[in-house]
Amino acid sequence: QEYTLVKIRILEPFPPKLASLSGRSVFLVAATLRPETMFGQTNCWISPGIVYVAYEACAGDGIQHVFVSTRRAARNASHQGLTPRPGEVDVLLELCGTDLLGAALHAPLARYPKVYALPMLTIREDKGTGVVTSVPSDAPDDFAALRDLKNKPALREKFGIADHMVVPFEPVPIITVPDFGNLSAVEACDRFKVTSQNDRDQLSAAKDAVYLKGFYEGVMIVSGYEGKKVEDVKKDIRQKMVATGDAVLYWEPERNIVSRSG
Ligand code: ZZB
Repeated sequence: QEYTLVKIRILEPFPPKLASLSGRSVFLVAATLRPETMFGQTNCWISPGIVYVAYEACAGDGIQHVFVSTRRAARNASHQGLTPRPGEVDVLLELCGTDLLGAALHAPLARYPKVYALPMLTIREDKGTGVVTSVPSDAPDDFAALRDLKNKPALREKFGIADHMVVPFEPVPIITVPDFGNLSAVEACDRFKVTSQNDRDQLSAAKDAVYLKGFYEGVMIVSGYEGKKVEDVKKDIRQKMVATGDAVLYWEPERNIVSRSG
């Protein structure tokens, strides 16, 4: 499976646990199959229960950065030329998800200039990087989790998330999907009666309903790409992000493809 790793920059001042990295370019790297949806990012999801590592990375352009992902993903990345020495991961810091929550971020292509690292409880540790970028307009899981945080002050409090990190962020219309409109994930969550991010069966049905339809029948409404079909611009947008240094390519080994569908 070929993912796009989107480089989401952590803004200074860094969270206390990352203070030793101050002055460096540090990125949460989110694995996505939908690079054309990056215009709709509203936040980045981190699991409070997952352990992450910050490690030395080189993103093709020779410039040395720090990436943050699960250790498993860091190891995979090290075999794909994304660390200075092939197969080796120089771990700078080990972090709990909670150390990253509330961090201010810059997400490439996003309409919101500043977004935040927020908690998602359903992130899988064995898939991608454990960092998930949030596109609530087109991903039902993201819409459900963002709505949970908006509707439940107690949930925000539990994870030390301030109101201004959540309240101003609304799904951004970026793609129109026949029969689902401009905010396909919102419509799908409504149709499949998703009440929270824990409604796994409803969410799975909602995701199935919009995933393929969004890919094959979705039409961009983002300025610059208006009227173009998703399947015709996906590669182009990915290549542009790679060229500008906003993303790198990342493959997931075979084993995970099996567990993904199983
Ligand atoms: C942005 C995005 C926009 C995504 C969208 C989806 C959608 P799949 O096909 O099941 O493999 N993701 C990535 N890693 C994880 C993880 N560790 N745990 C939970 N979710 C993860 O799903 C791949 C998608 O699942 C990725 O693409 C990522 O979210 C999320 F409009 O990135 B996506 C209808 C889906 N739409």
